[in-house]
Amino acid sequence: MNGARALLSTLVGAGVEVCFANPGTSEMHFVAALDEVPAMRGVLCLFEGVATGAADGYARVAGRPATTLLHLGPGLGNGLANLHNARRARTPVVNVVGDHATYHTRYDAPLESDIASIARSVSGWYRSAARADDVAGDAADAVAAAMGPPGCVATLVLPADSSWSDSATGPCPPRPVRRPAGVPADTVDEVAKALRSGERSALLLGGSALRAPALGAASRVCVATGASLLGETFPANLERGAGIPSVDRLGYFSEMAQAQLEGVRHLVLVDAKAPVSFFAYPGKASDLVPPGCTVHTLARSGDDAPAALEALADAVGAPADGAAPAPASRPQRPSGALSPESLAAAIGATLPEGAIVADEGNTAGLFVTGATAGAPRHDWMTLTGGAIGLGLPMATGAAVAAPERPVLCLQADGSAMYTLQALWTQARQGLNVTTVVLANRSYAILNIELHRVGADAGGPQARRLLDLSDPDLSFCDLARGMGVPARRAENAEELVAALQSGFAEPGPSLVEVPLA
Ligand SMILES: Cc1ncc(C[n+]2csc(CCOP(=O)(O)OP(=O)(O)O)c2C)c(N)n1
Ligand SMILES: [Mg+2]
Repeated sequence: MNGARALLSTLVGAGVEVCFANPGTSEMHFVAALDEVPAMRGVLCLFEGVATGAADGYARVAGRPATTLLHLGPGLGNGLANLHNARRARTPVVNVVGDHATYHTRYDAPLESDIASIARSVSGWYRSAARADDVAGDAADAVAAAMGPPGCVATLVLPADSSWSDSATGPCPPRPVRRPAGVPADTVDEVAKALRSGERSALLLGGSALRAPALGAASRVCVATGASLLGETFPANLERGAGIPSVDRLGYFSEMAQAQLEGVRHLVLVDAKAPVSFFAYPGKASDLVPPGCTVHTLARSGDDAPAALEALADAVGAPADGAAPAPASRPQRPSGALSPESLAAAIGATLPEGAIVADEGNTAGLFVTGATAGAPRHDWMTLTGGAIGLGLPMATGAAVAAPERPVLCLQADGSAMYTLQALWTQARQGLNVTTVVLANRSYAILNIELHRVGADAGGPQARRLLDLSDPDLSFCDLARGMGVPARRAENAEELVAALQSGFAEPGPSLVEVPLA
């Protein structure tokens, strides 16, 4: 068997069954082998940033990695921003990057580049499969590394001659799955003592602590001790809605986060980092831990955070049924003018049970989290690394992972334009994604940041660099041009109708929401 087939059959054996691909000449044997290993589903993406963002969205939902197929250094580089977001989300991703044949490298052909340097900034594991007979073992190692815990981006470079050589053996059986590390009883006791001190305390949850069982245990702790229940600003996949205890996510602006943390004397980190300001601002703090506050780490990333929270709940004497789930409640269906508020109400009124929300709504999406707090239970995925252009690809990957669930993509207009090609993949694959484009025709957040950083604001040149009109983008035309049915909502009633039909009908759809 050749290296490509050994690689694919090893990946499939380890549970990696989807490949988000944008191939080139050096990947032709991998492409050809897809028909010999039909359990691997190849999904063509028309830009590498779509492939990498889709792989991230897929694994956030499936809990196991997809693979990408990328073309040498430039293809990997094109996918880098969304690999950065995946790294921040601790998503398991297996990156397969095709390379020139090993003997061809020394000729310095045009596509030759330093793949290792490009990969390093995002990859927790990196290897070049320089020998065909090692490819299967390399692939098994890559999957195990990607799975962690914690998850990471594992980049396997596949030279063309390793791929086509018939000297490969395989498949290689999957490596044993590593379990999350248990948290020592001493750590639990120390945190329990701090929470019982009577001083103001807060739990800050992130990563694996944001799924329902962990949230239930954390809520028991908070109800029993009076501690606040906080969540990281940009979670990878937060479970929420009616019946699940809700967390108060730390605000993006440091003043908001500081207000939430004011007076806290004990901050307990549970698979979360100590809070810092997203950017530096002249004269403002970077470190958001309040003065006089002690930071306790209950669980680090890769630890068994849900079990640690259960143990903590027992240690503080919380009753087993002592959690405070969010009550069911939905806003009224809005009518009249479109605004961030009526948009939020429309989503809150229609979001179906089991929905997956890919949130890159940015400023205009601000009120949607509040309006959906009591909606039927759903998953909420965000822009973990701040590198925009994730929403549409992440929604695409999520819909591949869970074809039976409705996916809502809340997509701000400026960020949409980075990876709009994801719509074509949604159409080709018939994916159940309802995209709502928040068309404020602006890089609105940057207009805010311009003032916040103290830059002298307001000249016409500066304004034009943050403005998306002239010409106006027609997201309906763009979507239809890629095979996705689209309409423009002129008022809140039309938006509600578009959402209802988008959720009910199979396949993708898009609704453009003009916002002043
Ligand atoms: C990869 C990347 N490039 C550029 C930026 C800088 N940036 C942050 S927000 C933003 C504009 C966002 O505009 P939009 O998506 O329309 O959201 P809005 O601010 O209008 O709500 C830009 C360009 C970034 N965060 N990531
Ligand atoms: Mg915008």
